[in-house]
Amino acid sequence: MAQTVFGRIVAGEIPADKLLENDDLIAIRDVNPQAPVHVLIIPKKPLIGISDASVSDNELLGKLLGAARDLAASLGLSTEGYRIVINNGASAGQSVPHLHLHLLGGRDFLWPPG
Ligand code: DGP
Repeated sequence: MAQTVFGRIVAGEIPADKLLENDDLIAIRDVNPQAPVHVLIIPKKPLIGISDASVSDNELLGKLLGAARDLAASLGLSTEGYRIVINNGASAGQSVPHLHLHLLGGRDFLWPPG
């Protein structure tokens, strides 16, 4: 698979404002934030999207969600609330074909989403 911008960030080839890194994932600030807090949680494994994850990736998916929860708490979002988003595919607005969770907080959000 061709290297995406997130693959290059994971590899250290492109700088990013990194909040967390472990064996499985990184969390970085989004370069184009849509809320006062906008963090991307990115698996090091280059899955294209959640549709491409299999049962064997379920533990990894849990770690991504757990990281989002822990980051929300450490960034002070737990009381007011926050949103976790996965865009999957073109119709959902996915622009980078490497699975990532958006953690958004620090403002009120509308529902249904646009
Ligand atoms: P999505 O539309 O769900 O694929 O979201 C991709 C997000 O990635 C979008 O909010 C902008 C962000 N992004 C794209 N390129 C970079 C980059 O080079 N660095 C960082 N930190 N974020 C990026």
